[in-house]
Amino acid sequence: MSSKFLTSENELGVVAVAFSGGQPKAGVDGGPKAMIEAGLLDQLKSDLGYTLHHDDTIHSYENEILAEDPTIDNMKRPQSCSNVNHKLHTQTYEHASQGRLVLTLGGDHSIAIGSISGVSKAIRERLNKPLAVIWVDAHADINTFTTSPSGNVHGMPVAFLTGLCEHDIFGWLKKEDRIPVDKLVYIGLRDVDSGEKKILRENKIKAFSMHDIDRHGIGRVVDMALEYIGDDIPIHLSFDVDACDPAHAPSTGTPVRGGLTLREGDFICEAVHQTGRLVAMDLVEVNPSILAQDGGPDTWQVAETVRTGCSLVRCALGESLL
Ligand code: Z70
Ligand code: MN
Ligand code: MN
Ligand code: MN
Repeated sequence: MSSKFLTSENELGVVAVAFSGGQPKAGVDGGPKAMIEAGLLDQLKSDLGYTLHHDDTIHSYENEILAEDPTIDNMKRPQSCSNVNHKLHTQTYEHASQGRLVLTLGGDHSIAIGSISGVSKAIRERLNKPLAVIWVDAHADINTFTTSPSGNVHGMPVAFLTGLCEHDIFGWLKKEDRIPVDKLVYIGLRDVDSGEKKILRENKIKAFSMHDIDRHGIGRVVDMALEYIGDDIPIHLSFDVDACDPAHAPSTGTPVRGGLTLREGDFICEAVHQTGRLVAMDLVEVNPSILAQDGGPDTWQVAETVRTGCSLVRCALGESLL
């Protein structure tokens, strides 16, 4: 089974979002270019047989980072993050409305506010169904602007997307385009702020941490995640490359030891592909400017991270099917 029922056959919309404003480290806007230059889109076309809908441009959103964008209610660069996400929302909406599978390459994880809400709107209009989200990450990214210890918007997208917090600055994000809290599942968590833990508990949000993966194995965890979502529900896979262990993805803003092996990451993507219900994927937080952590050789670390990102995308799009 592949994504043939909820999306048109092999039609892929690609959105490359060079944006770093949701967090403080320079260079994460270089993620899409690095993955595309490594051959990702050519592989999706030639090896996996997708028809790509992409303008062959990696749009830089760095110039959308306003010179004057003061912190509001503890959110850093709020207007820049909102503007970029609103544009992105329109783009993923247009692709998904046409029945295309949507691939969004980031960029920091704040861009999930736009990518997921755009897909959610299209899925509701086209199929009259809610959108499930599988959020694969070391972090929960569910801080509200009140609980966030950093003020970085890439730590808040899930709170806005679920409506656990609202703010006028994201006023374009309509209630009906949100995702239901009971169709959200996390995999890979290991660095969750105390305020976020409280939010997860109080809202009974389904989360599989690295501890759960150690206990049950990745196969069982993915089965449980998919069972929880239920049949017939379209899935948006939002994959932060820092879910993977720094051995495989060192060039990312916030590496956390004890993460997914390359195979565990690829397995999640393969299993989601096999459901035939994947309608969109984000691959975010590849930062080719982050070099030489732990004194390792620079170019190897960047290349390894890019290779991991490309592998995850190919697996989600069906590479491993025999
Ligand atoms: C922290 C915060 C985060 C990614 C760091 C970190 C969030 N919970 N996400 N790196 N990808 O600032 O809210
Ligand atoms: Mn583009
Ligand atoms: Mn993240
Ligand atoms: Mn993360």
